[in-house]
Amino acid sequence: MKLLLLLLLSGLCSAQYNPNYRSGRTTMVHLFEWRWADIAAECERYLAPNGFAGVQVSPPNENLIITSPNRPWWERYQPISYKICTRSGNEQQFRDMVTRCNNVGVFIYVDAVINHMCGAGGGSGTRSTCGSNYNAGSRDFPAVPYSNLDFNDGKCKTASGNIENYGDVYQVRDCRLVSLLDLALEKDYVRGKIADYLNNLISIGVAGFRFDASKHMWPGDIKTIINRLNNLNTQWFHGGSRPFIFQEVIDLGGEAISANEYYGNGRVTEFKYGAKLGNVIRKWNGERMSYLRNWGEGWGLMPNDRALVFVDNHDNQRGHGAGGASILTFFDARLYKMGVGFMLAHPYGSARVMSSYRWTRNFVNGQDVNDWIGPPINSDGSTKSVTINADSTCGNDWVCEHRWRQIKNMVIFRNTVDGQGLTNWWENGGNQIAFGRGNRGFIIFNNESSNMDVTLNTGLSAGTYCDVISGQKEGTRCTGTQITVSSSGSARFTISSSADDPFIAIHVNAKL
Ligand code: QV4
Ligand code: CA
Repeated sequence: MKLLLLLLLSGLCSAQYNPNYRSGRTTMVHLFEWRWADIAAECERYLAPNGFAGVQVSPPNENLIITSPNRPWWERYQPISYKICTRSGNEQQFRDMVTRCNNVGVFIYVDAVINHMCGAGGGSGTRSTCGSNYNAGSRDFPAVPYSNLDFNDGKCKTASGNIENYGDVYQVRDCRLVSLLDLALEKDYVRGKIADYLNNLISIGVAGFRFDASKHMWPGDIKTIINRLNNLNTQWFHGGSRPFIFQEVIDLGGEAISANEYYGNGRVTEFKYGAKLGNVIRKWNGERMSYLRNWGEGWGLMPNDRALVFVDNHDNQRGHGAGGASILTFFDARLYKMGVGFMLAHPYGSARVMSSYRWTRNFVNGQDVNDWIGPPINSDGSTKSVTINADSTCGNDWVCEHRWRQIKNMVIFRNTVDGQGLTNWWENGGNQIAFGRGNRGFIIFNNESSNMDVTLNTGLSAGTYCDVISGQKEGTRCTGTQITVSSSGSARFTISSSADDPFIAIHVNAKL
């Protein structure tokens, strides 16, 4: 009885840190700007069969329509109401997606924009994705409803009403982020409206939330909102399951607000991860892969059980929020695959894979002036659907990094080695490294300009394994390089510095 109580309590305490994934699955993918109908199809035809655990979806609530520039992706971060009604689809389509994805064990995580409504200069009228009336000037959002009493205008002390100094925690939390109307989250009424919105999503079947702009909300306010959330829908989740929470806090160090203030509420986005890993893979600042030996907390990253990790996100892949030059993206495909491969092989953190659309970059004075470009659209402004080519890549300018063989196979690798520690670390002192995950999998990188030929202890049982980077196991054959592990567990690896992908990964589910 005592033990049961203890288990129950520890379960409750750790609950919001747990993504609620189906067992054997480990990784979510952000299907940035995808339509609900396309996500539903992707869950059934691709994500479930390939072991993806979940999908982060773009904000589902009604937003301001912005036509100058023409329908930027970031209009979705300017809420008008909590009606489920955007370019991704309406409420019925959202419900259909959640049901179909949940039914195949791929869970949905909603990007919740709850710190603010639209920009102060958003005007008035019905130029919103569901046609709801609003007046940004008078702070009137009747479709929620919010009025001028529900914003922080009185509390913010800067002359402009906007955040002017990130060194002042009061400004960062009580003033407007780039003029976005800042909600008074200490008000019970406002908390109630937000909780109602999130509980509606929970009742539809979502499994958790990304809290957008969490740095701009007081951790205590977030906590009270989390406490008002219902347990997950028991049609798909065990009774008592709590929504998974991950808070967007950009903490690269040196700011007044740090990520650790948010650990009590849930996980936190670890932005140092992609910034530092990008430097290592690019070999900038004297970094080398050998230094990854103590990657994770040893590098000053947040505790493993608090970290939500990613190589790039929808902001920093285009120079927004913490977008430094070191961030690896699909534009640097060869390095990117190594970065994502490393992330998925390494045990640290809860991993998220990015899935993007293509746009043409145009750098003016080092700034991409096309950083606003929204998803591929039809002439009426509606989002184009994701078409699938014969070779399983995506059409209509959707990049679909999650369908790249190397990335998809590393998601399967992560699932296969789940629960195993990091073992058999090897390095050459430079940019050649290798490590295993117990007796389940092994990965080796050659990020040098010279060829590699080494024999290493893998920890795997004897046999022939199929490299899941250069190819994969299909039925009984291997379409890529074969690796022979001896009875002592050692294997010879040769990787040319000019290989398409200079890394090899093998695991027990790709044994021939
Ligand atoms: C501009 C000026 C303001 C000015 C205002 C006057 O910059 O100084 O006061 O006009 O009208 C868009 C425009 C931005 C504009 C603003 C208001 O880009 O130039 O202000 O709208 O009209 C996304 C984009 C933003 C975009 C915003 C709202 O990145 O460019 O702003 O959506 O449409 C910090 C935060 C972090 C944040 C990151 C980007 O700590 O929380 O910046 N990241 C999240 C999301 C991000 C989103 C928001 C937060 C806001 O991941 O995508 O911003 O919801 O680091
Ligand atoms: Ca705020």
